[in-house]
Amino acid sequence: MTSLALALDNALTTATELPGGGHDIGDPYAVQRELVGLRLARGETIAGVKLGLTSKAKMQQMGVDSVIWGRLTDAMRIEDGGVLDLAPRIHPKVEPEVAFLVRGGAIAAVAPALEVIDSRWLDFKFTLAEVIADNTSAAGFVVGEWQPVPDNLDSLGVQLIIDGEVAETGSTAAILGDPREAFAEALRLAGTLEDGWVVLAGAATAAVRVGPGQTVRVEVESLGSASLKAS
Ligand code: OOG
Repeated sequence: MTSLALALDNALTTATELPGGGHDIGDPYAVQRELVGLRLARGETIAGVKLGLTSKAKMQQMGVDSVIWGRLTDAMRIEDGGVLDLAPRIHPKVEPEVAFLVRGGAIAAVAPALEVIDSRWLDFKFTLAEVIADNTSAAGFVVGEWQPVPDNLDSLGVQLIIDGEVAETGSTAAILGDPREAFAEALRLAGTLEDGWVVLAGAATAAVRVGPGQTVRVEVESLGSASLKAS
């Protein structure tokens, strides 16, 4: 077990930040595996995978041209309309996404989704290796109603709505040109996707900070909505 995996797990469980920007990390995905392994040792189970930096804007922001991936656990799942407990969080942000349901290693259904990201790195300042080691900031997710994949999944309008006001507007086109490409990347990167897993395709807009009492909703054209309440 690397000391970095232990330090990140401690940051996670105590909701404290670690200064980032200067860690020399040999194999960031190996650290991520150890970090998530500590969660599994506490009884959590893998619920799926998430892609990050799938939008051009996010890639440019990070100065990279490749996507990253992380692991979702059952403890991260918030039911649609459910509560995001802010007490164990550091500086959570929400992103509007779409989620895929896996069956037979392929896409079985799609749903509107919210991802909660909460970097364990101070002020969300990290290198690419650091954010990979930190399980790509994964902290929570909400999935709306599953439905068949529409042909125009690559061009659906997406809105992030906070307390009834539109905070961010985008399109599923922002997700690698087509969220189905994100699923293909997830399969390639994770190697295997199990039946019943959720694949979060990555943000369609910038992430927005969420605070106590706020209701957050994602609306995806033709797919519907999903929401959470922060408390
Ligand atoms: C990294 C995770 C970004 C996405 O959808 O691009 C991400 C971060 O910005 O903290 O999940």
